[in-house]
Amino acid sequence: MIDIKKYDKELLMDMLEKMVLIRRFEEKAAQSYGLRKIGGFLHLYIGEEAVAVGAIQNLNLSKDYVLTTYRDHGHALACGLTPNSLMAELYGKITGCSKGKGGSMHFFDEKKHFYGGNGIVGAHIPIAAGVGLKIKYLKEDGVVLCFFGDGAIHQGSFHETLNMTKIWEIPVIFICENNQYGMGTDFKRVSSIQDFSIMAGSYGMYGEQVNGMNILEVYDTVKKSIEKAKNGIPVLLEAKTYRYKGHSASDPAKYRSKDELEKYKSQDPILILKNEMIKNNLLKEEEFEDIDIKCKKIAKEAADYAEKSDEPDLNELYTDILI
Ligand SMILES: Cc1ncc(C[n+]2csc(CCOP(=O)(O)OP(=O)(O)O)c2C)c(N)n1
Repeated sequence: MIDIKKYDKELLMDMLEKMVLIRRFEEKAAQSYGLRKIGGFLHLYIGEEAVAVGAIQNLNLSKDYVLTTYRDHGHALACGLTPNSLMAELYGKITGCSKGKGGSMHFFDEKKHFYGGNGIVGAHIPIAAGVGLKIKYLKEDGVVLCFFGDGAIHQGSFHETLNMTKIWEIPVIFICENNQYGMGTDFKRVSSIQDFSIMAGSYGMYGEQVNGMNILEVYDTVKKSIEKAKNGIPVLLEAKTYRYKGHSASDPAKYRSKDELEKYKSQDPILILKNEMIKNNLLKEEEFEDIDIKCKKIAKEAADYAEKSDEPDLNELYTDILI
């Protein structure tokens, strides 16, 4: 167990609050989706919050970059995109971070160095290497965090990218968020190995498996990995985590047992950090309640903002098109 006393209280409070915000934001989004106020797909990150928050907490987003999959709400919030602009995007409104044209799977913010949100499994992995190559070519000081699911590990683009990243010493940290399931398939049924981090060895990269439910473990491992990546050794991390909800909000997740779900909920990333902080007199139960109330309020206000915002004008169909 990591000694929590070595961290600043401010850092711990910040990470705790970010995880609670993601949880409450997504619960509100799920509610709106149930009321059919949000269309399309909605892939919830509930249960996996420690991975995005713990990893991104290490970044300086004026020079570092983040890319991720369609399960992108947590990463976007951790990068500082506003709950209002994200909820509006879910509602398909013009005030959304992608002008309401991207939806849940395509959050984006150039200024915050959050380059998506990508709906195609594995497609953003080479893009992350491209961003890393830009950093290297321009002799910048940044690093790229590239998040993806266990399903993307089996894509050719993943293997080609790792190979090239090592050859060209591109500063990327690949983070596989192994939430145990692809769309409805246990990853063990489709994966030749169960510890993905060892794949790093095939490409001469550094690899490590980390408990994705423990934010301090994620934080420390990514911090160490950033140093390696900046020194020309790209990194592949596998964060063992679990999604509490179905693949998307409309999936009842009948392919797994209730016992399994309960087992993982007992290792909830928010509870782990909260309990450890309380045990070490770094947090009081009432302080946690205050954080929770604040985050619920922010999520509700974001939904109100999204509801009041306008739909994109029809002319928007012809803008932001790259030919
Ligand atoms: C190239 C491609 N094939 C199939 C799909 C359909 N699809 C969307 S998500 C998904 C499962 C991916 O699972 P995983 O990478 O483990 O991520 P998770 O959803 O569990 O976070 C599939 C097959 C897709 N979007 N893109």
